[in-house]
Amino acid sequence: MSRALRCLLLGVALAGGGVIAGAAAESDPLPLDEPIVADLDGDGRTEVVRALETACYTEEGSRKPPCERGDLRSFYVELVDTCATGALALTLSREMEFASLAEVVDADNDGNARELAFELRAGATGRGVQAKIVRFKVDAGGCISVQKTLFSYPRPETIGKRPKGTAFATGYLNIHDYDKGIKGLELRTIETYSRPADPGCCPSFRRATFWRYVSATSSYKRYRTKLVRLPRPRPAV
Ligand SMILES: [Ca+2]
Ligand SMILES: [Ca+2]
Ligand SMILES: [Ca+2]
Repeated sequence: MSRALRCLLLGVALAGGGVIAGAAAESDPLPLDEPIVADLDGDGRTEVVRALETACYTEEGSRKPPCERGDLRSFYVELVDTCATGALALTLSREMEFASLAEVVDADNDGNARELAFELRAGATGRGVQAKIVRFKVDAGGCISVQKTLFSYPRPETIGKRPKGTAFATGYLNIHDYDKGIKGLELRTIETYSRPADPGCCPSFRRATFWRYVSATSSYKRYRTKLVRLPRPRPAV
């Protein structure tokens, strides 16, 4: 079951145009399979971003971590800093099951790639989603702390207007230089909306939205969005 689910989740990530496109082989590493080591607060010392595993799920059932490569697992995203007062661990996410994006980027366009972007998924079909872009600072005690969450998804202010009679189904976040005419990286969110009668495979609408960083407010502003109606699946014969 774990293999099938991992493949399914890979498919979900690919459907969202995730950064692992082209890396669909089961043996390929996924985001947060290995910790990320980077200086996120700019103090000259590195911190570690890792998946803090809470349970592993195999064909025989669940067991305690550490999980083996290929196991389905549940985890939090944790940031560990070995600072002056000892090791500090910050929890940056909810408990989720799969990372489809985790990278250190220059999200605030200041010339330093020190922001953490991640997208996590959960649920049997990978529809549960939590994505963030986080900027850090050094606190008074010399340890890392969150300076600001620059983008959080899905939130009322980051999901698009739902077509009448539909509910938000799921969404995906990517960060990339989508628009060469805008300095730095942009965000793209893709989300789908379902009517109550839609089969699980096939939502009725899809929206793509692009976001640019605005330094004056240290936040992202929506600059383009497009909603399309998706074709109905053909009934089986
Ligand atoms: Ca540091
Ligand atoms: Ca930066
Ligand atoms: Ca750009």
